[in-house]
Amino acid sequence: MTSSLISTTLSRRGFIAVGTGGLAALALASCSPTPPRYVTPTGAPVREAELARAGTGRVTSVALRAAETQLDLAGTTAETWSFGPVPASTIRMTAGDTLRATVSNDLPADTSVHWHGLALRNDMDGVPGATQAPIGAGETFTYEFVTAQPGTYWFHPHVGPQLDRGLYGALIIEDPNEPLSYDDEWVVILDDWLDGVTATPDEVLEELKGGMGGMMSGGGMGGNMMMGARSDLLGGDAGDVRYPHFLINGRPPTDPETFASAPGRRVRIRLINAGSDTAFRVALGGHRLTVTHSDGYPVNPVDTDAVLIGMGERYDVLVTLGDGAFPLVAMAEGKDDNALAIVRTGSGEAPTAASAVSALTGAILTAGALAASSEVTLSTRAVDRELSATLSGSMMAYDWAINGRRFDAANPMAGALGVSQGERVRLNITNETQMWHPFHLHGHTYQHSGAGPRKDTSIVLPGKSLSVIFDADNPGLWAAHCHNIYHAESGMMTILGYKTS
Ligand SMILES: [Cu+2]
Repeated sequence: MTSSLISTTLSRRGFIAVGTGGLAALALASCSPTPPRYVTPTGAPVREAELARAGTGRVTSVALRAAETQLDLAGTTAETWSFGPVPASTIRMTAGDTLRATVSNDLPADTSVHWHGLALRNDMDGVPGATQAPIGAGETFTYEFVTAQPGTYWFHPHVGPQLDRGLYGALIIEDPNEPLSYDDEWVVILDDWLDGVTATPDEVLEELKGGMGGMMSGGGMGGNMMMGARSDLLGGDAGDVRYPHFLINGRPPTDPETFASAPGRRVRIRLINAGSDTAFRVALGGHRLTVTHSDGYPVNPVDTDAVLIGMGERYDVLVTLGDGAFPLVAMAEGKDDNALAIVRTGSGEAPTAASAVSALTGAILTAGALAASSEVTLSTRAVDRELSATLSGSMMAYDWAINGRRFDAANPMAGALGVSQGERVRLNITNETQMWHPFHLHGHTYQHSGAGPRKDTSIVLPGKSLSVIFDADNPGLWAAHCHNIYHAESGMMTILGYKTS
């Protein structure tokens, strides 16, 4: 069983043996000259940052049991791994409350849970080898942290390509002073699915690591590698992997979920892309969407026909419903297939995935069209530190990297991006590859330069750069990586580390 790149070398025993100062010591031992020391996940600065979060003291307790299961995809049975249903039951709480999630691992492999998008205490971030030891088979681990910021978040493992199984769910942090008014609220999780149908994610990763060059010289078409997925919106190559199914809330278009409501009602839809290699273009037939949040943070509202959402991204939209039955379509960008749900407020034949949705070819919103709302716009301040993350690699060699370095499990802090607590940081993400990448930074919600939106995951198009700004206010060791899980597991990952003074 393939384990995470980090955890393969830092075994549970090894992690415990090097102790809480382990990674810093490791970095010192293996780098030269004079490498920086970093705040450790269990260090005093992490504890102090957690104490500074204004908690209500209320605790939401959940139990997550990761286990082998079967998913029924409209008659096709997929053997997979999940936390019960796919997606997992939504975790819902109020900002300021503490989440206490006990994860029991009944899988035949190590696992972990990462709370995507949250600025939480570093030792609860769920990245084996960086922030914790992996949760071994048969073991349990309790995550406990204050949820400071309201918004639409989600959770998934950070071990190997487990993201591409059924181990995911939504984490909704309600705002105790919610400024929006709406009648209904729906969580819509998009996913590309192959596990237990055409291959396991581990098999796909092995196939992809051979590279397209290897596949060609080997003389056979890899069954799971996809060529010719093209999207102008994504600047060309749309993805690497062929998926037999595209799902909304765990269901294929032939057995879609139906959201029942009534004409004139105003609905908040929380869109989450839990896919591993697929961006989706989302529209609701016959309706315009008003985008209100990007990655959990409010934006100045923008009306659009459709939104483009990369892996790991979230958008909240408001929509006022018409009368009838409407297709909520998530087009798999560049892959000539769709995910589907039905919105029903009246009579009429249920639309199918083939239903024409003109909105899909109308105005399509991307993050560049958004601006953070004033209450979450970063203060005006000089930048103290400028960092670069240059993305390189190719599908041919499958040698994805950041700053010329493929992430090395044996030496996770090599090439780390260093910051000091309290700094205003500019991070310049430059994509030197011929493919788009959804870049994700853990533990922070940066702002796109030029008064753009607050985000934690951003599409960076081929040949383009994206500059983002954040305040280094959450000490620890934070993964920064492509959210195409196959790219991340092939080396497109690094660590943002807070230096000790
Ligand atoms: Cu990538």
